[in-house]
Amino acid sequence: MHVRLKITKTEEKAVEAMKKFSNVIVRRPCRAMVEGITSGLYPGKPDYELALKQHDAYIEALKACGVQVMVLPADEAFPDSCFVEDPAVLTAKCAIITNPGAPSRTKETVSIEEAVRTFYPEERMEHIVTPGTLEGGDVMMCGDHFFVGRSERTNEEGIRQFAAILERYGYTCSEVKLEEVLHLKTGVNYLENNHMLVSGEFIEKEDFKTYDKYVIPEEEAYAANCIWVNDTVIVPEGYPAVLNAVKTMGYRTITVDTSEFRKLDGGLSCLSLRF
Ligand code: CIR
Repeated sequence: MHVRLKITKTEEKAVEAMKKFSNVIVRRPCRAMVEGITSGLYPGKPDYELALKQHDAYIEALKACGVQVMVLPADEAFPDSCFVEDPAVLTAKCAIITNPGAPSRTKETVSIEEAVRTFYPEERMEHIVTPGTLEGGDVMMCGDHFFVGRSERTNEEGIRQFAAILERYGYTCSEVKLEEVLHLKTGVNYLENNHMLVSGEFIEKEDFKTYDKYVIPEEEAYAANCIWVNDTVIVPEGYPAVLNAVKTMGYRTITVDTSEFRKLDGGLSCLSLRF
């Protein structure tokens, strides 16, 4: 005999609260990814076939976190277009189409906007416009507060516009000056419940002093870019200290190999929009 357990309204709410994200957008890597932008920090050309396999595993990991995944087709016109995090910032209240600071990536916004519009009504669609530039990799959401990295890709005017938009929706925002890394989330990531992974230039920053920080060992710096998805944390494969630290925080973990995206300075967060 099957006994169906009834859950109370309070329990239902708790489950919903844990399930903060319902949707994810990703884009398949294109063959032209081998010509994507790279700092050369992690040398080598990406192996396209392997990148596709890793992307498949990434999608499976996301699905295992209870989200619906919208998979956009590869776009050969834009080598870096699988890094969908950069052309948009999606919040619970509004969608902000950005204006990427890398000239070869600026027009990635056109097709991302099309996809995003299927989830948000017209009056909640916002835009960062020239001379402002901003890339989603520079945006870290911590509850209702957003940290924004001022970087080579995100400028002062972009941050000004972004802060003004957020304010209209009741969110707050503060700037973090970047000295070394590509994007803010290259080096620091929020894992909810006050947990934060910090590396390199972010370890001592006053901005993050109220968080429970795990300081990433230098040799595992790339793994500062983990993602929290509904109480599971996806960790890049091959970083045992970070994996262990995240487990100790109490999270379920899934590891995904991102070696081919790393060669283009891309990590787990860059490959999806979670909302
Ligand atoms: C770029 O340089 O734009 C890409 N090769 C990597 C983008 C990584 N995105 C991210 O950190 N959000």
